Amino acid sequence: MKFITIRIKWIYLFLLLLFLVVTGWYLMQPLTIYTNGEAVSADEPYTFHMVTAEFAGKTEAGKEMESYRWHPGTIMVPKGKEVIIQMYGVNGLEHPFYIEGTDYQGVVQKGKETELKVKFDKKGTYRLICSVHSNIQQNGPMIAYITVD
Ligand SMILES: [Cu+2]
Repeated sequence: MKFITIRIKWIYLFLLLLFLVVTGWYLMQPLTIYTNGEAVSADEPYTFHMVTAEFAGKTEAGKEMESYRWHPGTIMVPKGKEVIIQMYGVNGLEHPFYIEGTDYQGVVQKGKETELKVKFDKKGTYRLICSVHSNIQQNGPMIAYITVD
């Protein structure tokens, strides 16, 4: 009968190597999680999706407060390229809006989607303003910022 002798230091060495391999494998994992999302075709206009949202709260005295918002509150739009902004009315009955410095305007109604095709030829930040919720007294300001670059 033949015996195989394993020295205790070989076991320690094996465990150390195993630890180094597992740690190395873990550290080599990419920090970015890749998805299978596909880029929008250059021929199709890019679509931004917004919703009308409402924040509500109470003062310490129990008085109710609310504020309407566009969500997301800021979008980045490429200069000179037509894009679509789809706005869905979730909170608030009606939000008539305009984009400052342009002729773009419309209305977003609760439960309905408003689609706006826009193209900006000048760089800058344009404000998408709801005309009935434009300041704190009117439960606003309901303003989104469209940054064109
Ligand atoms: Cu509004």
